[in-house]
Amino acid sequence: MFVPLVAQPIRLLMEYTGTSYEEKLYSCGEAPNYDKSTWINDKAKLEMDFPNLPYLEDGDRKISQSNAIMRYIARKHNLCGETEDEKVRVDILENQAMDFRNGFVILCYMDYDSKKDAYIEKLPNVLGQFSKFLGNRKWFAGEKITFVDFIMYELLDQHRMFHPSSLNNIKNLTDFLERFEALDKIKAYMKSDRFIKTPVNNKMAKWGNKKE
Ligand SMILES: N[C@@H](CCC(=O)N[C@@H](CS)C(=O)NCC(=O)O)C(=O)O
Repeated sequence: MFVPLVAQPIRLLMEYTGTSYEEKLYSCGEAPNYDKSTWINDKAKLEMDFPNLPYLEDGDRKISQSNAIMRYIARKHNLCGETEDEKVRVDILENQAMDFRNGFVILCYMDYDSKKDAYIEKLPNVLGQFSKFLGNRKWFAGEKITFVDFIMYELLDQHRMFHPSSLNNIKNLTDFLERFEALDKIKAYMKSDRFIKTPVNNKMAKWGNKKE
């Protein structure tokens, strides 16, 4: 349940900022019931306002909602944008990326067989909008990396795995992926045994549910 698609940007941001963390992974049972009791038992006991996965415990502080967790870590390291323009770009992309993520999640978990072709058909336009937004900037907000780059890396990487040709002709996005993977801390993390590339989704998903 605590799967890369939504938790991966948090892991990447923690690694990049040198934040030490201990990861608690919940796994659900096999088909057809996909028993979630390990999480459900904890969920009630966590005493969180909105218990969900992922969540972050930092001392007495408990935070759910992946973007709240991202912002919490990013604020400590000044990775939320500095100028007003950068901050606005971060806010736009944080939300646009969530829309993109939710559409992909619905496809992977619910509508895969009936909607896959239509989703792929629309991808050039969707990715084209992100490409245009990035333009010739180094990172999505501007010259300095921000937390939304970690989110976009993950989403673009998922789409590269889902439909490899989708990014072929979008040079600024493929350059962005390469630039991100070349960051020292990220490179080291990706080589380490802590790195979880797959499965992307939980066991009940129609795509990305297998360890490759
Ligand atoms: N908007 C939430 C979505 C979280 C979410 O959908 N979590 C899924 C796993 S990716 C889950 O299984 N949550 C546990 C639950 O609903 O009890 C976020 O960004 O953190």
